[in-house]
Amino acid sequence: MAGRPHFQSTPWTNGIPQVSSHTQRQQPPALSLPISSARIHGPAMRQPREVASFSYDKFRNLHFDDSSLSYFYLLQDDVSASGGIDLSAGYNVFKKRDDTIDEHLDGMLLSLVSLEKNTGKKTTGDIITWRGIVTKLLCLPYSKNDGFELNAVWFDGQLFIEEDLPYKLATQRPSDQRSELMSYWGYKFEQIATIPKQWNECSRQEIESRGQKSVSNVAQYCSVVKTGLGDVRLVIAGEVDCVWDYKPDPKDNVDNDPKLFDNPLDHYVELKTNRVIQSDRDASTFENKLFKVWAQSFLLGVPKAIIGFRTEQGYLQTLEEFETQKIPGIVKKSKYSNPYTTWDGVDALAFLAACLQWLKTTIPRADENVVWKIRYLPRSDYLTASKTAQQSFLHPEFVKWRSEHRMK
Ligand code: 0WD
Ligand code: CA
Repeated sequence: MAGRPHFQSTPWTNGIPQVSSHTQRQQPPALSLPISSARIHGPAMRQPREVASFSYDKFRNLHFDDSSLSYFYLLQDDVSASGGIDLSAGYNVFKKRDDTIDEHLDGMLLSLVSLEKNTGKKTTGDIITWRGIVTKLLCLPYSKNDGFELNAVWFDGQLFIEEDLPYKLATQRPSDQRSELMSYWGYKFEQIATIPKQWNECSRQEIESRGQKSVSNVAQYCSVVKTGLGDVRLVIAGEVDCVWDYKPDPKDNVDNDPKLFDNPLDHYVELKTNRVIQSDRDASTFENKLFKVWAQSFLLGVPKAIIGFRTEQGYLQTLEEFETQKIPGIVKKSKYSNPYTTWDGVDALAFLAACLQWLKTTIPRADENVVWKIRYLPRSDYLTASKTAQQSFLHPEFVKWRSEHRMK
């Protein structure tokens, strides 16, 4: 039925492998969402709006400011002149963040505490989560090979969702040397394509020597954005790689005239690397990636992605700019698209709207502080929800702040 979500309550036995632990079997039947049919067609979209931003420094300390924001600075001429920039340079001194440390939603929740202390207002929204999690859900109808588990908990009238890190670590493919190196190329590209301040505030030396410094993925800049789809209002935080030119100062935006409003999100850029395209197969792989770039950027309202194309050996060759809003059209029309995965942005959003609505209505609001598990098993057609006995994953400082100031 067009315009209505197709929800089903299905017991575990409905084609979904049973979880064999004793406690799980005593749970009431899990609820499930059929991915191939759950849709809310033409859901209303809210324009994303930044409400806060925060930075992790190179020691992973959190700051409620833009100190880790980077500025795009790389010319095609610089890339071509050198005959290709070696993205493997400095790989032996890469400072990689320990991604076995579970940070839950901490950075985001602490930034909300800081924001709410300043404004005296609760940040409204139905679901609060990382952008990366919503990207996963948005792409799910077209990307069913990888399983995941999410933890979800209602608190103070809002549903908080995190990725279950132990599950992720236990199920991720063992990383080989080549994929480690390829992921380094992505971080190296971010380093050589950006500078830490606007170019007129950087010395020539700072600009020219940036490629010689060691690369680290510890520091990050994140934007916290309010957005929404259908009846579900979202608060999502995600990493932003850099700004194209500058980030408007909120003080310059006091006018509140929408026509004069200089939206920070309009200045953001997503950076990615991809292999130079030489075959139909390369083109098809790239388009799969481009769809995910669209999903990720669209959710946060990031208007532009810059792709650095590199050789098989990791030499950067060319830069190409993509407007986020044009990506679904490019991918849909392409003759290279894999016939089994004809990516469709409109359909993906119809699924996401149904999925968010399902999460909001299926997990009982009255279950405050009860952690629910949202599961997706590889290649299955269902997302399932079931109760757990896990402790809440919300940062104690956030819980204390909200408990003391139960705000409307
Ligand atoms: O499982 C976890 N604990 C996750 C943590 C899953 C997803 C995100 N995060 C953390 C990130 O470290 C970050 O602090 O949440 C924050 C916001 O992330 P996001 O923007 O929601 O994440 P996503 O959209 O999945 O990824 C954006 C970027 C990636 O760049 P590319 O170009 O590949 O999209 O965030 C970075 C990564 O550079 N990133 C990470 N960097 C280091 N370690 C990680 C990680 N575990 N996850 C994402
Ligand atoms: Ca990136």
